[in-house]
Amino acid sequence: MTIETVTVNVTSPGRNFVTLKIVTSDGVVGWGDATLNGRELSVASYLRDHLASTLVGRDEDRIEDTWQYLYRGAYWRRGPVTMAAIAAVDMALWDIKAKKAGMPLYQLLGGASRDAVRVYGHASGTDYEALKDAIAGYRELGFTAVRVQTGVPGLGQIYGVSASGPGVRYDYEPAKRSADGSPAVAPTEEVWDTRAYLSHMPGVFSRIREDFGTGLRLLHDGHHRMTPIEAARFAKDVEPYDLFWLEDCTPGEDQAALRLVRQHSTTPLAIGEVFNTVYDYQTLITERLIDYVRSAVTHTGGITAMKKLLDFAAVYGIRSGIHGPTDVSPIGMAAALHLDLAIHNFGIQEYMPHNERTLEVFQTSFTFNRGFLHPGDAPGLGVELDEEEASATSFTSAYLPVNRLTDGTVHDW
Ligand code: GCO
Ligand code: MG
Repeated sequence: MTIETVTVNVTSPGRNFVTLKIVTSDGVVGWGDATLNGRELSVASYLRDHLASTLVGRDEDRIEDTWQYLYRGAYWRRGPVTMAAIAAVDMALWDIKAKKAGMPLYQLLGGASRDAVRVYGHASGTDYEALKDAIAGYRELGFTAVRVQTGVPGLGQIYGVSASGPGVRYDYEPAKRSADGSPAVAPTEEVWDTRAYLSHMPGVFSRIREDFGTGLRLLHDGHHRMTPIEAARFAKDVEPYDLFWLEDCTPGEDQAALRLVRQHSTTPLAIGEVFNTVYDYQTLITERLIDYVRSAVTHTGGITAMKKLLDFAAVYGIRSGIHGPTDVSPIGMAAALHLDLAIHNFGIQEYMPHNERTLEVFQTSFTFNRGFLHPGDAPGLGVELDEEEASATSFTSAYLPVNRLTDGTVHDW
């Protein structure tokens, strides 16, 4: 059989998503996620204007060959737009293959290596009391791991902190439309001060350990904001609080920066949500400069590429921590969960539940139970898009914020 139609769906059920639909000549439907936060239309165009026609008529079973055809065949390699487009095709083809086999995808990846996938949730608060409430809420839901982000005295809205106040745990959405909900014409701007952050955060972890004990796994995201020596200091300062990981402590494109952090601290390091190929990790993995691979399946060339990346990491004792924010669609999330369940070197999975509107339109078969997710046993990825419902919403541009230091200098967000 062959690929008959390739369609790109750009809609906004709860937030913007780019979804690829591939249908085979015998009517099997495969879904892929190509959502790239704030740059959605570039990927949609790449798929529609450059890839769709080259896929029609190809054998849908030749997943590796199609991957290589799209990657090597473009001549221009890598980059988030290209790799998100390839990822969507790859996911859709795996979805089709597993549906044809009548199996959940994880069975084709070697079967389950564990009963379910440990996830971490996002706890945040503008101050410590709000953060404490949020952590307690996650514990009630059975979470054994939480990422903690909190406001820094003297700074306003910053990355990772829900502005809606305590108790509201699932509503953090950094990509902003205009205040009245209309399309954003430009990103909002935030103000950042690394000195204030470095002196505030260790005390927060100390209080969390006092209030919640040593059992809870604590994660934290530095969101690319520290210099190598600042990150080294931070990683060392928080060592007594036993972090599960410190994520993105320095900007990811400078792989050598983590050598310095490693020389000073045993705090485990995670990086990679802005990476898009295994080459971004070459130094990090072979020199064992990280402990967790943070790529999203959606942004790193799909299931085919992620499986290879994670197998490569396994050789060096490095584990997975697949990116799972709300800007990855439920299809991308399902792809992550099948990999998580199947690979041996699983670490943890990020889980930011999608809002109700999103989940009405993307019908998922994954289940949450007391801090663990399971991808479900529906054939394929286990997610179907309700196209009619989806088309009732239209793309509304939204951008991630831009960050500036207190003197106005543009800084990493
Ligand atoms: C995370 C990430 C996200 C990103 C977002 C950008 O660790 O989940 O840092 O919150 O900021 O995916 O689009
Ligand atoms: Mg992150």
